[in-house]
Amino acid sequence: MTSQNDIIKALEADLVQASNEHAIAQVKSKYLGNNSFISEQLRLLPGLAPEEKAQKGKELNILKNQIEHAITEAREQLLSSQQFPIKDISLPGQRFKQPYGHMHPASRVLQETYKIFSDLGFAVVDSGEIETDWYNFEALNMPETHPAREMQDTFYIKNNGKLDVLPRTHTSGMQVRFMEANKPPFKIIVPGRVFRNEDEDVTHIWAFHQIEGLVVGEGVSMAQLKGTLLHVVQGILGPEADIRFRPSYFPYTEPSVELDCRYKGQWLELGGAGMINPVVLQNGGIDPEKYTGFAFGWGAERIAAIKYGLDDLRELWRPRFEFLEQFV
Ligand code: FA5
Repeated sequence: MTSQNDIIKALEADLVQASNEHAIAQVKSKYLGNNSFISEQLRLLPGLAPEEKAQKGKELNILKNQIEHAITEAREQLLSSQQFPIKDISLPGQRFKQPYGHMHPASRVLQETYKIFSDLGFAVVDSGEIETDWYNFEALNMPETHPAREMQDTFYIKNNGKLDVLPRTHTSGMQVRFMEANKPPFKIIVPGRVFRNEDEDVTHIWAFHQIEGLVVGEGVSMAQLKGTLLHVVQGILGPEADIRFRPSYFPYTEPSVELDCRYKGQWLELGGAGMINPVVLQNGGIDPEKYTGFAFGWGAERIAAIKYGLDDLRELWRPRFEFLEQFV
């Protein structure tokens, strides 16, 4: 006959295997349910002699209590391990959800832009934020008295009493620097921060990012400029986006155009562009009889604003988390 000890041992072994509530309920039914040993024995009690009945009844009650106690303990243990789950460090990692940070929307657009240009074979070139007057202006066909210098309000740095060093006003200063150090053909983009001494408003901030593009080779054309810009703008904003050129003036490109972009039915100014002025190619040591090139420079914040529907560029660089959190 089954002893009480055997039953308790079997019960403990079953409870060790029971890893969830459903399994514990099955164990309970096995040991306390209608078909269990206890229930069977309790049903036999009325047929026993009074003394035996009292003794057997007492033993069965003790056993029943032990079983109930063991099951209750097992359930409590299970619940507490669910509240404080033991970490299995061999499992693959999980992606953190909010609020663990994410990429800034302007950086995200910059990364996308690098990727699209890289896929077209452009190299991404690094540059410095402090530039000399020569590369920022003179080499780009803007001598000291040239009125075009007023197109960009400049912060100057006093250098030995002279104002010939400045926080660059645009990334175009890299055009002649790069030409001097490299032989055509080449196609590059130069992303970076630029600075202008101007009042801020919804579309203007004093420190912003530009992406300069420079392509020089034999037979480089205006049509290639437009095709490249359309491809990249559509890569960032989607196939429904469009671009247009408006005649413009920059001393370092001829002809020069303003680049506008249409997105969700609205035209917005994105940057300037044009065919590189032969004077600039010459300043960079490149033969303008043999080579032609195009250049463009657009505002990274402007395209981020277009993409994310921002009506105030200033929001982008304010430390306001409620604003940034919408771009998870
Ligand atoms: C230039 O800076 C030229 N260097 C662009 C260029 C490059 C023309 C190569 C030809 C060949 P502009 O000053 O228009 O141009 O600035 C270009 C773009 O920078 C603007 O269209 C705009 O998108 C962005 N931008 C200009 N000023 C600000 C500002 N204060 N805040 C935010 N974005 C600005």
